[in-house]
Formats: sequence, structure tokens, C-alpha cells
Amino acid sequence: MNYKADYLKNICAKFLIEGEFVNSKPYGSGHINDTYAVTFRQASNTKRYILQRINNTIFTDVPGLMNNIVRVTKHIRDKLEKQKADDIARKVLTVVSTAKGNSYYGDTDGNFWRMYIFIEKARTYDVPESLEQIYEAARAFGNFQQMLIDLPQPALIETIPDFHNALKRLEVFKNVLNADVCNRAKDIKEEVEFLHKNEQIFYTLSGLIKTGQIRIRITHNDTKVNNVLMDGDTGRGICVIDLDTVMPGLSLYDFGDIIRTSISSAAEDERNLSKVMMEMPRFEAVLKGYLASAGKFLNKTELENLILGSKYITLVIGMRFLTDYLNGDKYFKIHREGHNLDRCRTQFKLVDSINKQEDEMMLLVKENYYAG
Ligand code: ADP
Ligand code: GN1
Ligand code: MG
Repeated sequence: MNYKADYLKNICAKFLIEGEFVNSKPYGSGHINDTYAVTFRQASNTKRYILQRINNTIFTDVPGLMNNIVRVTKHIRDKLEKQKADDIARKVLTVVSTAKGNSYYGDTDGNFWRMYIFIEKARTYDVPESLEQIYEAARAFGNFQQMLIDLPQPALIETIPDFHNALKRLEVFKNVLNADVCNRAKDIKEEVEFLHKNEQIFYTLSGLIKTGQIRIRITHNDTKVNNVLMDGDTGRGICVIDLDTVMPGLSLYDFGDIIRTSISSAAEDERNLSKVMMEMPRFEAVLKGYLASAGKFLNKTELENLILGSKYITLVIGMRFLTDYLNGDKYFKIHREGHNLDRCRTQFKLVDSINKQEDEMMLLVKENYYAG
């Protein structure tokens, strides 16, 4: 949904911001929320903020979600202060309060809005352009998880229950395929076959979870590489953003999603599938970056299953795109016909490419990160 500047100006007025509203621009390439960069004039300067309409069809408990985000950002900020870190406002998101002291504003149309301070001189990349960027993004996500390792009780709420539960999502997929409300099942025979051939990936990781062999931690759960802000001057991954899904999860999910979004130089929606493949130097950069930070706390079972986690997340997200395609594109924002099917195809191609190079990838993990 595209909101007009006048409408957004009224929303901004609910937040504790000084100065005058100058303009608003749709911002970023997220698939879920509506994001705007809004500019305010404050004395002789201008200052930008990020205004977001939280997708409350998907996130049904906005107060619970915002409470998670307030707790997580406060915990990280307190730690950075203790470490006497510099530039803290660029290293963790700052939630701007409403005049009434809330972390979000619920408007009369049933929308929920939040505001962050805009972190300037930094940007995100949908497809990382260098191995250094990949390393930095992966290191930043591992570091984020490390910062939250001692978040005090109570547990964060699950903002989307069973978010990465592939077996539940597989059931949903089968039902949607059966119903075929848009008459699109005829276009996806190859994808259904691919999914069926690879669904063992879901059962294997689900088995490790069920038997308690893999630890549940606090994880980000949406570690797309464009959810890290990279510093414009230093190129460092400075701030992890998009905190809606920070909740209990597996480190393997976070590792897997960085892999999914970094190991190919092709975009998530590339149509020329010959460009989509797992590129070994990119894999190595994710591994090095993630383990530079997360290596401090990951255990051997987690290290042994990093590649399984990567296949699991890539396959499950491919399946979610396919489900949405069948359902008439209700969940992920699309910008062209067949967009979700294109996205699904790249994900499945990546799984196939990882399958083919798995031994070599595994060897790299073993040789460098754990014995045996
Ligand atoms: P979505 O959930 O829809 O992906 P995000 O929270 O990731 O939304 O925000 C979308 C984009 O807005 C990000 O990819 C990033 O480029 C930009 N962005 C978000 N928060 C900030 C911020 N505090 N400062 C600067 N840019 C931001
Ligand atoms: C969505 O919000 P965004 O664009 O960072 C989605 C992720 C998917 C991703 C696929 C809450 O992430 O789970 O992996 O699209 N977020 C939600 O690109 O469903
Ligand atoms: Mg995002």
C-alpha cells in the first residue's frame, strides 16, 4: 500500500519528533512491511526517520512484537554502553516513542505504525557485491546473536508461531496445492517434483529438533543479507535491522538465511536460472564471517549441521514462495506476474546447487572449524 505524504505527516505527528515534516518516500525492498524514509527540518538541519506500517495481517500481536523489539534493542544498547562503544546510535535501532509514550501508534483505520531513527551513511545490499560485504553481514548477524545470548527472562514471544516449521508449512503447501484456487497448479509440476524429492531435508532437521539434539536460542530468523546496514565509509556491517522475527529459533536458521541470500551473485528473483548457483568463495566468506562471531558459542552439533540448515531454510522459503504463488500472491509483495514463482525457482535451484557441492562445502567446515 502506498500512503500519501499528507496521510503520513499526520501519522508522524503522533510521534515525539521535533521540527517540521518535509517529505516522505517509500524506502527499501522488504517483502512484508510498508517502509518510508521521512524527513524533518530541525532548526537549520534536516533529520530522517524510518516510518513503517507493520503488516498486522502477518504479525497479529503488534504490542507483543514491539515489546520484543524494545527489550532486544535496550539489551543491546545497554551492553554497548557498558563496553563504552562509540557511535551507539548507529549500531542498534532506536525506537522513537509516541507522544503518549508507546513504541507504536495504532491509527483509526486499524493500522499500526512505528518509527526508528534513520541510520545515515549506511546502506543495505539485496545482493552483496563483494566477499568483504558477505563476510561483514555474516559477522554482524553472528554478533547480534551473541549479544542476545544473556537476554533476561521472560522468553520473547513468538511473533509468528511455527515460523520456520517446515513440516507444518509442507502440510499447508499440500492443502493449497489441492485447493488450487487460482488454477496455477498446472504451471508448477517440476517444482512439486523437486520439493517431493528433497523433502527429506525437512524431516532430518525436524528430527534433530524433536529429539533435543539442537539447541533453541534467541535468533533473528530473517537474516536476509539486506537486513544488515553496512557502513558507507568503513564497509563494516554496523547494525542488524528488521527485528520483527527475533524470537526463539535455531542458529542454523540464521546461518541458512545468510547463505540463501549471499551465496549466489544472482538476485532472489533472477529469471535466468543459469546465473543462479552456489559459489564457493561466497560460501567461504559467510562461513568465516559468521564463525568469527558465532563461533564463540556454537556447539559441535550445530557446526555439523550448518549445511543442512542452509538447505532447509532455502527449501522452506522456496516452498513459501510457491505456496503464495498458488494462493494468488497474498503474503509476499510482488512487482510482476509470476514473481513468487520466479523466486521459488531460484531457491530450488540453489538447493540443487548446494546438493551438488555439499561434500566440498562440508570439507571446508570440517577442516577449519571442528575436528572429525
Ligand atoms: P521489511 O520487513 O519490509 O523487510 P525492513 O525493516 O527490513 O522492512 O526495512 C526495509 C529497508 O529500510 C531496509 O532494507 C533498509 O534499507 C531500510 N531501513 C530500515 N531501518 C532503517 C534504519 N533505521 N536506518 C536506515 N535504513 C533503514
Ligand atoms: C520476508 O521482510 P523481509 O523482506 O526481510 C520474510 C522472510 C523471507 C523473505 C524472503 C516475516 O523478509 O521470512 O525469508 O521475505 N519475512 C516474513 O525474501 O515472512
Ligand atoms: Mg527487511
